[in-house]
Amino acid sequence: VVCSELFNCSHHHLCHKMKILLILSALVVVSSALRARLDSQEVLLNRMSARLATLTEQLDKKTGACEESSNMVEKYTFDLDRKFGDGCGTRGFQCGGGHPQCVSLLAVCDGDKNCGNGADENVCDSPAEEGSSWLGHVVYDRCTHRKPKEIRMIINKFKRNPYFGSKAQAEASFVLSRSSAEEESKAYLMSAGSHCFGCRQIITTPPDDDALSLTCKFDQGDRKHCTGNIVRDITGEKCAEFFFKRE
Ligand SMILES: [Ca+2]
Repeated sequence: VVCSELFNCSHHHLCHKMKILLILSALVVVSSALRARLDSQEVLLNRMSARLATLTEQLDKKTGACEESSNMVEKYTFDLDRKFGDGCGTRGFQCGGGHPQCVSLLAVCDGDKNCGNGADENVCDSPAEEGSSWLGHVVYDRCTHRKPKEIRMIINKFKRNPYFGSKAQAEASFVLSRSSAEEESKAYLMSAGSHCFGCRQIITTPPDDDALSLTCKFDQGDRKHCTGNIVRDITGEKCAEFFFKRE
């Protein structure tokens, strides 16, 4: 009835044909709509995979660059050590003398002469004696939150280990002050640490909750000075320096 009304056809057979035509055209419309939709989805998918490919490529480049720069850091560290260091890296001790030789830091002060010239057993007397007091002045400071101008380091304990000669146990207290006049701006901190004979330095553990530790290296060729580095405990990056003089 609806069909007869729509197409104004009275003949039953004609109406049936019209019905089929109508259904077919409707199907064509639906399928082309579906096709169009699928096409647009495909375009979107293609676009997304292209984007993913670009991102992966960028990521690969960045990872590559990262590896490359870490290789370069290693190379520069090696070059620097060769030009300005003692050629033994961070884990070695340079025996010195006419025939340069590297021995492990662990072999320093262990009681056996490992260097041909015996130098590894001649550096076993630390200037950081128990009770000694050291005053450090800021050289630069990029990381401490207290921003002290002075750090006083007092060695409270210095104890040698009879079984492990290359390191001694050291305990230090620090007095941090922004200026020597302002008594109230002082901070007092305590730290445990060690003295590494082969590296000629005191290494303390972070006394505060900022994961910064202080090392003081006796690199001035005397027993009266040490170069104090504030180091980020996790990365080992130096971020402040204080120059210490024995009081
Ligand atoms: Ca030795």
